[in-house]
Amino acid sequence: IVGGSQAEVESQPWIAGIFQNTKGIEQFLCGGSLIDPCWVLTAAHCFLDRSKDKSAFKVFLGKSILNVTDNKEQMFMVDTIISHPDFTDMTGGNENDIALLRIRTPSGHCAVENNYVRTVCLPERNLYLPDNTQCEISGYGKQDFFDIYYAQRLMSANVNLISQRKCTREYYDNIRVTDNMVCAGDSAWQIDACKGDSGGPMVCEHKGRMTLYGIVSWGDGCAKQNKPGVYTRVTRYLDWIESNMNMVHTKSRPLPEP
Ligand code: 4AZ
Repeated sequence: IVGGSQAEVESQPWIAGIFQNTKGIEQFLCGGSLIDPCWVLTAAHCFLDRSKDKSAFKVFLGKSILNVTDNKEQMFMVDTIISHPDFTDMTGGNENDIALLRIRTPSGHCAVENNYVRTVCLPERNLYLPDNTQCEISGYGKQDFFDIYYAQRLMSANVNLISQRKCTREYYDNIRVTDNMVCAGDSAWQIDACKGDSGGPMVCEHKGRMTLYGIVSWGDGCAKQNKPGVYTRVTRYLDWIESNMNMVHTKSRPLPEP
């Protein structure tokens, strides 16, 4: 997060930190959001490396410090990765940048909710928040585009939703921002998501609930003038999310005896 401040994990209890094992080294990969005790919603572009199987990934919930494990954390293996089948990578415009991870502890359990770990609400089907609505982004990503290291602590910041029209016509050359995306930034171009925040949440308050409105997806640099952050528009994927969560449940549940 560029231009953010240190956040207590209690204020973002749905935040997930996804790590991958590369040649024996655990490396931070992406953020995510807990939408059900067994499911994390994240970005498909985090899982482009086809050489990695699901056993290479670990998911942490309740994490305050990136490289320090404490007793508030819960750690999980990934037993299913479902990337959107129509995800097009950066060369195809990053359309449908969404993925679901089913998580399990080594002993086979899902997340246990407490003050540090909690699910976030999904938006209502037709929720279309007005331009300039203030929303919140959070993550362990870089604090400047040119930084070498990720933030060592969980950071958060406020951004405002940007009109779809303005984002596509004025900021991103008419083609790249589709109806499946939503843009957000701040008026001084000082606040933005950055590398490592991908997959993480943009939450907006709606009817008194923190609602997952966007998934950190892409942008031209970080906190660059006239280049807002672009987020996967979660309302467009509610059917996909629901059907894929159900599919895995029914598949893994034994059929009742006739
Ligand atoms: C990235 O490289 C990335 N400013 C994530 C978010 C943004 C830019 C780049 C948005 O993962």
